[in-house]
Amino acid sequence: MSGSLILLNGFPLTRFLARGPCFPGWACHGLRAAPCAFKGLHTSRNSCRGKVAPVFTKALAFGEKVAIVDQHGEHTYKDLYTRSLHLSWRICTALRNATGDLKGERISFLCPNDASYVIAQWASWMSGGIAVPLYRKHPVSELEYVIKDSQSCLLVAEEEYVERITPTAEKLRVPLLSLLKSGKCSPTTDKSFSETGSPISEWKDRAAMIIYTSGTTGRPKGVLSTHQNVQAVITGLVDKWEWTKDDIILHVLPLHHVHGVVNKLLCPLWVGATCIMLPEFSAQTVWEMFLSPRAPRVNLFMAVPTIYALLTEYYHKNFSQPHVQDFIRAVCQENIRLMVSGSAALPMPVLERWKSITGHTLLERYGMTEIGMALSNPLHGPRIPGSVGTPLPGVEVRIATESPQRDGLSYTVHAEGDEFSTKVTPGLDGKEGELFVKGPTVFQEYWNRPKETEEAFTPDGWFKTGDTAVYKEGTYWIRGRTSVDIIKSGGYKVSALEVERHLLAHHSIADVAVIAAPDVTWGQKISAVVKLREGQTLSLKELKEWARESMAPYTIPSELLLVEEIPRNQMGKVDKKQLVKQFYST
Ligand code: MLC
Ligand code: AMP
Repeated sequence: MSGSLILLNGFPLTRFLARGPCFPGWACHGLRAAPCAFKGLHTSRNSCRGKVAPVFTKALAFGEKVAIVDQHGEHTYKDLYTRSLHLSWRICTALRNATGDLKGERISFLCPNDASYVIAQWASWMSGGIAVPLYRKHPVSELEYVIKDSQSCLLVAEEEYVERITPTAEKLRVPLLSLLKSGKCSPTTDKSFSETGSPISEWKDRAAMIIYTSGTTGRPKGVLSTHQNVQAVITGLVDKWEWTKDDIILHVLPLHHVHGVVNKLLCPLWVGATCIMLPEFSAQTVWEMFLSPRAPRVNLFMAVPTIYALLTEYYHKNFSQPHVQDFIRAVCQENIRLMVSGSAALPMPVLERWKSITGHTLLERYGMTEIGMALSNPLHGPRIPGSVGTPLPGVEVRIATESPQRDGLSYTVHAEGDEFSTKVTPGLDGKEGELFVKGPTVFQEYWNRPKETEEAFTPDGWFKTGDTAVYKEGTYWIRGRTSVDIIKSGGYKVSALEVERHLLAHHSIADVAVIAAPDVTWGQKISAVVKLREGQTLSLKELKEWARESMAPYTIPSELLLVEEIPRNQMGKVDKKQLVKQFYST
């Protein structure tokens, strides 16, 4: 059993709600917040009709209940609230902001997967800032890009990362605040801190966070979501998947994407549940956590399909005895109430193997950084393998195709639906098209990119996802990306063009085309078809080592195919579908 697991054990499940103190001057969010903004959703088209308030405003009401368990120990809701409040005071002090409201200034933060992340996020919100999470596995150049592009006015780094990020902070002239490891306490009795007031009472139209995502053009774009957007996603999932304060979720995902941030962290914190955060995914530790007889007993799990494939691989290598397999199935059946898969298509073999190992039919759902979560199979009732279910509360979807007209574009709608029903255009039953989404979960804008924002929507306000979908047999199915230049690998969205841009900087590479190699574990693997400069050689190992300096690990090609020439048409374009067929058709 791993060291981190020992630290995680022995957590008293029976801790109870207690009301914490109110700091003079500060709005006492936990006590003032609407008791349940998601009530009444079942009959509402708009899942955000209740008062909009960030998750931290509920924390004091959950008081002494354990919110986070991480490698440093347990953290109650009250702890997190108090420490976030202190950090928000430090933020405002560092920025010489006497009002306590940064009015949407961006705060970038670099934290491990533990309570420090929550503190940095909540503190950004408490001080009226926009949270911009950075990812610790990104190379410095990528971190610098995000800090610069988001025009962050302040950087918060957990002490482990301070040394690494200091040169960037100095270069960009952005003040840097160091955050203690999540196990260490920060002072909470400072007079000026406790007397600083938070003037923020209206959250609905305030921006909450910027998450970076890759597209088919240019560098990664910052997706700006408001507090209303975030809350609409949370309340939709809480409602449909029946989250309660008794839930205990095991968190293993990165925290710079919505799956890890919203579905696995903010949902439990919204309802007063407990989130056990592993520093990173490890198949061994996940199995130990599932099977450990001691509390806390995980009853919810969510992951990308790759993680289920890796857990399955580990199971087959390590649990071959029939009585162990019976035990695993029985424990998973008894303890776990829901297992969800999303962020990429769930391959049928992964679904089937997981069902035979654990007895659980994975609930597949569909989402995207720009729209939060949109479609979900039901918690109760049949989950249709290969489908992504129907719209979540408040979400409206359309399947449509563009029809060029003399005076511009128009769209032929094949199907249109919401949580309650879907209407199909007669004659277009089962016809594929692009999936469009509308509703309160849809983001506000790409940060500082008005043109890209405008182009991402139809004239009548539908967000164009770039995913091909079809509605049939009463449910929605995702057929893949419209563009070959968007690759989903391990649940990460990767722009082939961005990878090509990086690889072209390699002195041995004359030309490159990045394609997606189908793979049952990774969904797609990133494959680089490369023409070398004359007299040069290059191995995959050398390429990977070189790339580590400047590329996020999950964007580095895992296959290298050397060719004499990359076939291009007269326009200079590569037929990537053809290349995939040439190299990967079975
Ligand atoms: C890693 N490896 C890969 C790879 N990533 N091989 C092929 N393709 C990839 N993409 C290899 C490494 O080279 C290494 O091999 C081995 O796997 C372990 O590498 P690692 O870096 O330690 O990987 P690991 O940490 O285990 O990462 C795997 C993972 C990770 C699945 C945990 O990819 C992950 O966290 N994915 C989740 C992404 C996510 O959260 N997406 C949500 C986006 S939001 P070797 O040979 O060197 O050992 C979104 C919206 C929505 O999509 O709907 O949710
Ligand atoms: P991201 O931009 O990283 O948020 O990734 C969003 C993309 O992931 C979507 O546009 C889809 O292409 C893909 N995706 C998410 N969930 C699913 C799913 N269940 N099935 C297929 N694709 C999915």
